[in-house]
Amino acid sequence: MKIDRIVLRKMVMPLKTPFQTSFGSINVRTFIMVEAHGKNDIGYAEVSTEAIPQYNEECVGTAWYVMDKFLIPLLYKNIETIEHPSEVAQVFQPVKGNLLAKSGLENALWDLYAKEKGTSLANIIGGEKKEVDVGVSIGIQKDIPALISAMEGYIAEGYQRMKLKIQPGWDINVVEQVRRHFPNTPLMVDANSAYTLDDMDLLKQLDDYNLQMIEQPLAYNDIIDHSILQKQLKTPICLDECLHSLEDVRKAVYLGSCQIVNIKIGRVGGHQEAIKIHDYCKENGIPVWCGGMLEAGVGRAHNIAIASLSNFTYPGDTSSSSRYWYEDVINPDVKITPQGTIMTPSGPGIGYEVSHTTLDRYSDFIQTFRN
Ligand code: OSB
Ligand code: MG
Repeated sequence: MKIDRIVLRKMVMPLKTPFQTSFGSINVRTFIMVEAHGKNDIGYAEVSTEAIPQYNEECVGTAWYVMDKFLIPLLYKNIETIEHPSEVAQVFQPVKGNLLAKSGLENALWDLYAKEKGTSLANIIGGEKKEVDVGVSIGIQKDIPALISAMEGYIAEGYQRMKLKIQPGWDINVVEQVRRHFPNTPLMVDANSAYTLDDMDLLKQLDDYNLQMIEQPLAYNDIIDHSILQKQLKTPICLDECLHSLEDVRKAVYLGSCQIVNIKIGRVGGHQEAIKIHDYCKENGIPVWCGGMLEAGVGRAHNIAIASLSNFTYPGDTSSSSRYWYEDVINPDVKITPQGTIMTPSGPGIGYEVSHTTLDRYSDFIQTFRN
């Protein structure tokens, strides 16, 4: 492949409403936009970090540093011999971890490659679905009436399942009242690592509410205790934070630590690893779905492409642009259909036009790396 330059932008975009999880609340999204400039096309991707390393170990500062000092130099050193974006992960292999940073560069090359071939990203990575099923992830609210009214709005828009963020003090009581209000709505919870095995009795009570799954109840880096917990629960556990690679997934499945896998392209280092996890889970009868990291439109478009692979069985977290942003960086916006799906774009690459006017408006800092 040929790259003339890579442009990194530190993006600062205000969210319409604050998003609160067990690890913190954010009202301004801080992340990195990657542009890979080829001969005639630009590949785009997001590094879904935050300003603070609170979801996992990476943040905007570390990702920027690792791209600047190590990943971009490695890419430039090897770019002439890279024929396909599936080879990028191998080129980054000398750098341990830093998967969100790696995924930003790798995914920008996938977009660029697809554009140069004149075909959609979904098509290049083996997507088959014309539309993908989506739900919505709802942060911790000020009280239960506020949550119920937010849910009514999302159900009216067509979202196919509701994911409630939970934490100690905002869990059983909330799920119970929500279930009373919405007896049949597909429902799941995500604890973002807020519990330990000391909470076993409480977590077992969640079995009474017909939840699709419980996402990442225990520590972000633990698959042993999740295996102990899963044996005590009827509800499937889905792992998010714990899984960074196909190897992690294989071990979690072997131990019985989860029955469902959340695939986030960034958390696993890029499309290549995401595809490998998808294929492994498909062969082994493990359903997967596509998680989200409050992405802007570019990241959202990458999520839609990966979610179009056949074993993405449960609705994903990729909601409409309008749920998050006053103004998204792509045209048109991502928009759900009344049936709660998003159409897989068929245009070249990510299939959405990126607005540089909007990018510039939300760019806090821009740096160009010439080859
Ligand atoms: O755990 O899935 C998560 C957002 C930021 C970090 C972690 C998570 C989330 C979400 C929101 O749940 C998903 C989205 O709407 O993009
Ligand atoms: Mg999660």
